[in-house]
Amino acid sequence: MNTGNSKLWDIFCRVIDNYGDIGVCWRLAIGLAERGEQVRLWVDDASALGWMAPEGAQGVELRPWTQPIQTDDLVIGDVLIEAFGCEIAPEYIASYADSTRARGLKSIWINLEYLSAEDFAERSHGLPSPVMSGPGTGLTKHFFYPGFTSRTGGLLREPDLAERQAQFDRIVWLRQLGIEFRGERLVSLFCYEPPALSELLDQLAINPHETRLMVTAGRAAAAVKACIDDKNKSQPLWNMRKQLSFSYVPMLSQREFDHLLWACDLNFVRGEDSLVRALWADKPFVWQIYPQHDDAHHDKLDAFLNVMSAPLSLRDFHHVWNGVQGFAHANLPAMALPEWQVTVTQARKQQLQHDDLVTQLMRFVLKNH
Ligand code: TRH
Repeated sequence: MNTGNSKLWDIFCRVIDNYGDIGVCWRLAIGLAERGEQVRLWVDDASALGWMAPEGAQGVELRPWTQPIQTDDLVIGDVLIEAFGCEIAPEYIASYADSTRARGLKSIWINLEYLSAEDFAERSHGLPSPVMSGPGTGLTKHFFYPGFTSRTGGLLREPDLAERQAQFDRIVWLRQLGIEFRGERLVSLFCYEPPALSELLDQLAINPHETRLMVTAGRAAAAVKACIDDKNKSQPLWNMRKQLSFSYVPMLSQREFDHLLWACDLNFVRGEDSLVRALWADKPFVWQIYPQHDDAHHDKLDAFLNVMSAPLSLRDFHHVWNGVQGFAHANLPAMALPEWQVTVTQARKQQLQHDDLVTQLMRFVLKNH
């Protein structure tokens, strides 16, 4: 229990695959800590934090989510965050229930959901859900939906973001990566295995403007290398004029990942967290959505394009990039960067009018305490 004005937050995160779950939980943890809260982040696999946040953060304590959790001498937190339905360990819930009852407090158990622009986010945001079974019986969970409208929980955004952006110098930053900028167009690539990757490379290779593709480490780099190998075999002259060059970027910390997006003229991003970062970067971007089995992500993609008021050129490009039904065999349309720039600048401006997620979450907790 925490006796000061600040609260002790226990955030639980299970890493399924990729980096979005831990990426969002880490941003949330440091956002709370920067506002004076005490945070424990319980995670079953913290390995990605080694490169994502190598220096850790003051006020955030990383705890391994062991099975079972040793609760004997554990000071129980005031607020419980269950990230993305990760099912908090029953032994912890039992201790939390005992602790809140002993203190005569209401429980503050929040289920943090995935970001979506779909209507259900507004409908479900803030709803209570009484716990009917298990050690938490009698407690109430609340759903907290991030989102793009004032009736959702908002987006993660640090208070000093604009200041950091204003001080950023892309030439200096590129030099630190060993890149001497020559005025070429810079495009970042963070993706899974997009069906139209080969077409994108072709498009960039024949563009009159020289392009440097800044390829992120992991799946994107593997996909690009495989694609180049194939092309070199089947169409050896595809990049004959060397209009397209490649820089393979190492794993970056989250702060440095922002710098990559700020440095580029066009960003390809994936999942939810880098999507939000691309929006804040205020550069044209293309999103590869995390695929779901039943193609439910196609509706989610369209809902986001609606929020962006995306012009047809951006919609079509997204549909082909994501292999949406009906577009899977279509050619990758031309990129309309000036038009996409206007779109993202307007959407960003609109989103800046909403309170950020951490501010809203803290307000929600105070109200429901
Ligand atoms: O890695 P992702 O594809 O995450 C996905 C989605 O979030 C998906 O919804 C979820 O269900 C699945 O994970 C389990 O993309 P996302 O969400 O953009 O997260 C990537 C994180 O990695 C983000 O915080 C930025 C960070 N990152 C770095 O910090 N440095 C890097 O070099 C790179 C490439 C990424």
